[in-house]
Amino acid sequence: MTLDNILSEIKKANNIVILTHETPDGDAIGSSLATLLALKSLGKTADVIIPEYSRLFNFLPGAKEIKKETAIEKYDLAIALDCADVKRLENNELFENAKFGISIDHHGSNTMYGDLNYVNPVAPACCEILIAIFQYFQIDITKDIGTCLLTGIITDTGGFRHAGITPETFEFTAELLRKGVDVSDIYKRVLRTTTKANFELSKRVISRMEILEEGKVSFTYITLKDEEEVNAEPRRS
Ligand SMILES: [Mn+2]
Repeated sequence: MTLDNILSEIKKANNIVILTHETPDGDAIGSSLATLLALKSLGKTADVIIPEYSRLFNFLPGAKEIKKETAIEKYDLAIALDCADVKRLENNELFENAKFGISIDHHGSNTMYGDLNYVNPVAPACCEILIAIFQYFQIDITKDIGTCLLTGIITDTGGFRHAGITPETFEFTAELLRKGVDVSDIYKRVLRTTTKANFELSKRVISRMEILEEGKVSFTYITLKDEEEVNAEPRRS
């Protein structure tokens, strides 16, 4: 089965690179770091290449190991996480050049660009797919790995609000609480914290809002110039 093949590719590889989509969000970064930590527990190491991301995610275990670039041109194995299309993959030449490429994702639009693809469009976050994979590989989901995984789940579900949440999402969250993962701290950091630049942008958005048709329609706008003026970080998609 695909997961057995993925594990044998991981075991075979002498060097591994972990990649994710551009303008990475909590699921992208959480998936990448959870995979890094999981690979370490298998006695492997990997390079996580993310050129730019919001500093909101610096609290994540393993974040200090994120690299902006790499000198290696051809990895034995590239793992792409949370990315539906190779064109949206940051540093996608590393994926194309790698001897073997694996895509693990939860977007129904995934183009199956890997040599192996493990895509589950029903999962609310890539991190939720990783839980099943790590369990299959008999990797101990530590507090650190759990913190990364839960960050992805919380951000992609808008804090357990969006459709697609499964009973397993809550069962897994309960299990992580027992392991000491600070769910409320993650929630606060990734959903209730904003940067000064984003706060400035929100002020502009609200001040320009117009309400028409007796409250049935409202609109507002923001420009690239606004983003530059407030020195905004890369957008979180
Ligand atoms: Mn995602």
